[in-house]
Amino acid sequence: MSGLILPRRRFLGGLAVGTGALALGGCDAITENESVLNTIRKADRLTYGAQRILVDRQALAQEFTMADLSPTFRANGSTMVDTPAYQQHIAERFANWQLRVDGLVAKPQSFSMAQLMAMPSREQITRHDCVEGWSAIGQWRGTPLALILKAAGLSNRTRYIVFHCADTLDGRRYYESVDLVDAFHPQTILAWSMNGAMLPVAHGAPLRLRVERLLGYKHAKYVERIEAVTSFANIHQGKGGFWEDGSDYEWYGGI
Ligand SMILES: Nc1nc2c(c(=O)[nH]1)N[C@H]1C(S)=C(S)[C@@H](COP(=O)(O)O)O[C@H]1N2
Ligand SMILES: [Mo]
Repeated sequence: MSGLILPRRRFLGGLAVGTGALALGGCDAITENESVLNTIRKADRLTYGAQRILVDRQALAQEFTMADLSPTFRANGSTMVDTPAYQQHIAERFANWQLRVDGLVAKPQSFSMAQLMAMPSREQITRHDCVEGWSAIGQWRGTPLALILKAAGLSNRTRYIVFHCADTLDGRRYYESVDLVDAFHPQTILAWSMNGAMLPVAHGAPLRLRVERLLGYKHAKYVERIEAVTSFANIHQGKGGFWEDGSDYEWYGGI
């Protein structure tokens, strides 16, 4: 493990606490907080540049209000999954949909929609930016990816989280991947609700990724399997995502 990545999970955890303490505004509160002190001690060992990058990537995407919701939110790419199995899931209102979590995890497991929806959830109103030149503001609610990954127990060899989708576009399965900074970002959720209703089929029902610091194509729809990997070199064509493989889109896709 590289020096930057090894302390990352603890460092980012501490950072989140640090930001909260700063918001309180009192210096005493900051220096009395053991997590913040630990963060400062660890930060000492990172270069200024590395700290800048980590703090910047952990920052929240702008959140909006209900008054800002786009009157229409375009559905893009696949808007349906053309398999008998998916038609059956629609008929069953996704009661038997399973999210498989496997790869480099201590406890490979599957989650039903009921299980995911019973976990703590996060709601956020954010702007979706597609590289094709359109944006839309929508309200999303879903299960933080961090909770799902923690339940599965990531191996310390994990570098990337891969999202395998149920749909096929131009004869190829859609998939995407993100690194652990984006996977554990507080606004990274597996959304099952949009604009106060169950997630529509066209927008990726029953489960789609919201990874708000990244471009639209990273927000995998119809997610049926999450895989923890060290490298995505051997997955599909090896570039980490559908558009990365087929159209040379950039893997990171930061906004
Ligand atoms: N499974 C899957 N996920 C996908 C796509 C897709 O075709 N299939 N299209 C991507 C692109 S390019 C965009 S802009 C968004 C569109 O999301 P929306 O349909 O909710 O607007 O989904 C992304 N995720
Ligand atoms: Mo897009």
